[in-house]
Amino acid sequence: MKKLAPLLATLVIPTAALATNVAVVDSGTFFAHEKIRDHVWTNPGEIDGNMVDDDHNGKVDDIHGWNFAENLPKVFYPEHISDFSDGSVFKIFHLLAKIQAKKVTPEEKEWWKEHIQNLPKPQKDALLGKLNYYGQYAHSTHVSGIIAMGNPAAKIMSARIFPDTQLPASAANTEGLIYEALAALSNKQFAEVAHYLHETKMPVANYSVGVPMSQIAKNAMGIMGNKNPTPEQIATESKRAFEAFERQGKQWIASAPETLFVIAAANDGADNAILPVFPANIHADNAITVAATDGYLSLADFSNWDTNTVQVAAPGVAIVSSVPGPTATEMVPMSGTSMAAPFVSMVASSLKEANVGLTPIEMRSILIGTVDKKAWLATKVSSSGIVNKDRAVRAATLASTMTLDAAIQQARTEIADMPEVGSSVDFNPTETATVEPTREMLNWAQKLAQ
Ligand SMILES: [Ca+2]
Ligand SMILES: [Ca+2]
Repeated sequence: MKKLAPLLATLVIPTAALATNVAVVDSGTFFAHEKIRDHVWTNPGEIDGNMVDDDHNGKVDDIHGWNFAENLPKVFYPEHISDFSDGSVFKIFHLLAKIQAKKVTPEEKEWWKEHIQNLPKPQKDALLGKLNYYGQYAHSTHVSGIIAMGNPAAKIMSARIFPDTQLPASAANTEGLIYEALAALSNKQFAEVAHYLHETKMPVANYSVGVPMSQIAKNAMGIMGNKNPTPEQIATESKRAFEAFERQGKQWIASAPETLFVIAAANDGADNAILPVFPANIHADNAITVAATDGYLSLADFSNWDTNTVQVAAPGVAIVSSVPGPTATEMVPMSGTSMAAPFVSMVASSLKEANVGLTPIEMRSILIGTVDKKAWLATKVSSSGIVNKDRAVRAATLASTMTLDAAIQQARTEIADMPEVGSSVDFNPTETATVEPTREMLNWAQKLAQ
């Protein structure tokens, strides 16, 4: 009987290990991390490191994705990890997450005051610069970890769209760098990414990135001499700016019809109907936009919303996931719609695993049709609900033997809503909220996770 064991194992594994590919369009994923290393998409037509474009797609050695910002196969720069090896960044991220989850202790509040809030301005600026920089550096790895940990069959492709930058001297510099990088995200580059998604037949692509049109509008009005525009002027100009982006955005999303685009709603705590965000505000049959919730209790303070262009919500407060670090095992909590979108990408990839025949439009219908409906989301997202993984996967399975509508209805009767609890994080569960975070602390925390 002993001899049969390995054979049984090989018989069992293939049925459970159907790979589902997800593209993470972001700042470049650290594939060596222990939570991600077994979840790396590999281009089947490419031989690594031979300096030859084996699959003739115009990209030499695009083995695990592509760096679209610099036109290189290298999607991640591990040489910068040593800038963060002292661990201070990780400690501060943990504290920021506790602040956002409203689980910070009086002692921690004191520590924050002493070590951060009361720092002289140049040192505070330098520290915030480092944190902002790390937030961007780690972003794609954090997003990828959410997908890899949530769906054991997921394989991640990294499409890097931000260029490599040096550690900046101050927070103001990082903001400048981030906006420069966002402004450089031309539709041409987005179109190249979409072409690659189509070529590689990616069923799901995660976009935890966005350009707030209000920023572009304010810059444009500033150049035109209007340094203090009214909110109405900003809204009007933002909509005008969005129209130009929208035409091209619809084109590149339509150019990858086999891909479901999962897009973060953005983190301004604002209504996207008034101040549009790109690409979150693009309407397409194969795109879905995601707001963030604090667990299953409320819309996150920072989350954008819009019952027209934001379809679903997902947990996005204090989400613990993988980040680059010296031991390739570091985990850090981050908050943002950037963390809510990959939850939905993870569920979408699980739908594909349950029923490989589903189209992006069908996946989108299932995600929307199987949400946990919440009264407090009725004026925030079009489905009024939070994506429910088990119910969505059940509907995907049922859809192979019945109509999509019937499958969704049956899954709704079979699978209960998730328990109504707040952000479930690993922090000491006996600690309760005794200190209200200041607005300034929240602003920093939000910026870090954008
Ligand atoms: Ca190639
Ligand atoms: Ca090659």
